[in-house]
Amino acid sequence: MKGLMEPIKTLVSFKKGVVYPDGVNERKLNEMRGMYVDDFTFETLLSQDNPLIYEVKEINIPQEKGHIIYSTTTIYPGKVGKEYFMTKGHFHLREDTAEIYFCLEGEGYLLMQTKEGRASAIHMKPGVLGYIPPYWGHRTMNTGDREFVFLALFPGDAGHNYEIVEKHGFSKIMVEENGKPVLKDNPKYTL
Ligand code: M6P
Ligand code: ZN
Repeated sequence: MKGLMEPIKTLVSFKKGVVYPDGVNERKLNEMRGMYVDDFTFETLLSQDNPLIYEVKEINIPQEKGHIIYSTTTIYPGKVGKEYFMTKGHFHLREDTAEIYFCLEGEGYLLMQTKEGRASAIHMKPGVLGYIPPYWGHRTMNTGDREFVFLALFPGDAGHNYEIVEKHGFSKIMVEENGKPVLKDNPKYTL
């Protein structure tokens, strides 16, 4: 670590996440091409509108070993076809680093998977903390009808690796069937 950093205080609203973020990283539908199973519905939606899918409210913490980076993510309610709005998902560049997701508002799932394609999901609602062990890729989806908000904490030197997800996808998808979220095999998944 370089030098001594001064302690900081962050206000977090349960409903809205970080109150005064240093930065907001928005992901709209057009940045999610190829991620959803139904490409036709994706393109149809995109030709009408480019909705905000989720936003990450960030605090500037050095991206270095020893620090803990934290942010809140808000995923808006909605679906592409039957598939719920979700984050892009990633592995860590430093694969031996873990992460914590703590749900503040709404409802959703934390989907994790290994590089070999083994999947595991945790149902998230306020008060549920999901622990993502080292080596597991992670993606979240909003299965409720209002905003799904969670706090994330991870090591400063973890980094983001989106390549694996962009190339292979996740082995499972979360779709609505008879009004309920169901985890299914992703027909697009390639190992
Ligand atoms: C959480 C953390 C962030 C991540 C964000 C959105 O807040 O895991 O590191 O950036 O979710 O997920 P993604 O980067 O996969 O779009
Ligand atoms: Zn992560």
